[in-house]
Amino acid sequence: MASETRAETVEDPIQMALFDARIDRGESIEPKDWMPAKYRKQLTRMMSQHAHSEVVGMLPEGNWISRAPSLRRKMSLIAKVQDEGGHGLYIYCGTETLGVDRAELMDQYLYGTAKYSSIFNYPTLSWADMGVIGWLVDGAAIVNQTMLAHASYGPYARAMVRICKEENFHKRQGYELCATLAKGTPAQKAMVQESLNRWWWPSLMMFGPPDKASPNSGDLLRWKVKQKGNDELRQRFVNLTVPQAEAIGLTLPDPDLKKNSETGDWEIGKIDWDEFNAVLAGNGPCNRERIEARRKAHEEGAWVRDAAAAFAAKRAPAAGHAA
Ligand code: FAQ
Repeated sequence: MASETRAETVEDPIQMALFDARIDRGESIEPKDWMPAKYRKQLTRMMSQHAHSEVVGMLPEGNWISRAPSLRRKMSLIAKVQDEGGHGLYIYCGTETLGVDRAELMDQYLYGTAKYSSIFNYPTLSWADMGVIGWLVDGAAIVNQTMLAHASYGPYARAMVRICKEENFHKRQGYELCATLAKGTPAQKAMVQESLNRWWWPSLMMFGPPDKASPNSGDLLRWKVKQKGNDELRQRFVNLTVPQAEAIGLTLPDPDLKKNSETGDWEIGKIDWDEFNAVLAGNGPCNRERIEARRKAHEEGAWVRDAAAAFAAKRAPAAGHAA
């Protein structure tokens, strides 16, 4: 990977000091600005993994489009899944401003070791999952991405502003779906409670490992890509979600959940980090299925990329002539 070669670079100390000063002043770093190779590499890693997550994230919900129980629900779900694909495209474009080729990113994702969010390796087993994903998964994404909308790298921060607006719609439709099921028949209430039980802990894992086990947080916080650590954002999400569950009469599946009267935080039980590590190592319930589906889509879409490239090549001389 080209950016890995660049990472070997020993930085000019003057350039480095000027860059750090810009970060300290809260300035936005733009694509043509000087930046340390390690900053570029960290951003490429994080942004491309984020883009892969948005795209693979279309699969669990896409699975239910043909089974939505009403036209209104089907329309919302189609729009949501389509939005997630769009988010992937914005973020891939943002990543390309760092000088990396999208085909290279795809290669690392589909045939290499690039990661994508652990949450999308879990199956969608009931219709209630469409509500719970919107509520919890998009809810967690909003907490994380509202912070990233202030990231020091301009193209990433700007992409997050629009994405967060759309994720807000996703979260609301998901929560409304859960509220409807929770006040429905006993079978509907049981279905949404069962779904919440399955998704709660994986949603907490979306924020990444604890700060003390997060090798990338040091660089990312220093360079103000991340403004907050993994644990603080996870706690913020828990504090927001506990009252939301109570409001619709659902119970979070954590017998140790309790409010700390001094800090006001809702303290949670132990997260199963062995499960998280197993998912990251490719052994979650759906890792193989998800990557196979993405490879198939990519390979079957080769003709579209070829046609678009041929069309662009055909237009290029004509455009040059006109100019
Ligand atoms: N899953 O040192 P850290 C969405 C990896 S979008 C998989 O703490 P960092 C919208 C991490 O990459 C969801 N891998 O890493 C939607 C690193 O591995 P590496 C995606 C994870 O970067 C909704 C290693 O562990 N959002 O949901 C995870 O400082 C519904 C060590 O971790 C983003 O990507 C994980 N959960 O912090 C779509 C947001 N956590 O690369 C469809 C942008 C950690 O060194 C439907 N990303 N790892 O080999 C971030 O904010 C950060 O990258 C974190 C991780 C917080 C995810």
